Amino acid sequence: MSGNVPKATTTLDVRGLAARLITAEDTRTDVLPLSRDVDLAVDDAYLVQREVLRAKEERGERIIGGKLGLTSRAKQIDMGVDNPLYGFVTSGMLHDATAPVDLSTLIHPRVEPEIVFVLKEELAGPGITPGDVLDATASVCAGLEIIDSRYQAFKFTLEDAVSDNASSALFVLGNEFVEPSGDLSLLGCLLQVNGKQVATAAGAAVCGDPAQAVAWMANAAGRRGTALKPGWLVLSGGLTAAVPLRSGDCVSADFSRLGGVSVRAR
Ligand code: OOG
Ligand code: MG
Repeated sequence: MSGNVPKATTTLDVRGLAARLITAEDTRTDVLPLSRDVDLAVDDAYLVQREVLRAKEERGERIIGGKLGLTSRAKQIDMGVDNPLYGFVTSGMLHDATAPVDLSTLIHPRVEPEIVFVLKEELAGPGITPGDVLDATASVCAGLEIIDSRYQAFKFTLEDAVSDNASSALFVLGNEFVEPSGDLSLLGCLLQVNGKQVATAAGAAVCGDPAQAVAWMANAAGRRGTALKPGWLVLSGGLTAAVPLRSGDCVSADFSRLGGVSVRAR
């Protein structure tokens, strides 16, 4: 290629975009959506996400699983984005449910109940079905994800949210790990904040069946060359709209068959 070609105007600055999000997270300062000044395609956004995750790995965090986002209508309507997306969870995101979340480490956290899969076999898409997901699953458990967008007012496009690793921050798991027998779409979920019921849902809220949601990620990530690994956790997506996490709050989710999980904030 000729040395005269101006690279900066033709090449997406994946590292620079990722650096904006990493700095926002490190300094707990929200930023404008990347889409405000860059024309990002979904595939570009997944490259930015990979760079954000690479920075976490450089700091010693390990990828321990995947996470689905915007898999329920409740979440899509709440966020104004009509498509699911995926990201990855790291060792630094798994929070001990018995310890309160320190809100000073986050920007504007919200909490959402999720059904979490523990994989025993690899899922390498495309072509993965919900049946394949259940066959590859050791157990499922109750989870609460604490999401935290790096964007101002939690407002973003699909491409922005993909770049931001699907608003990942922390998550907690319940204590009961159950074999995935029966229909996970029928699992009931009750979400409470400080003992008050705020939302209810069934497993079917995510893609009609949480196993279908995991299959979607296996296939979408598979097309980009990434398989879901044995031992990984996969968060199948918020079943309800997320609720803000404020100082002193206790948010809990109770599931049929999976038991309960709760998180406190200070
Ligand atoms: C985007 C990602 C959401 C889920 O489960 O839907 C997510 C967001 O709502 O900030 O983790
Ligand atoms: Mg989530």
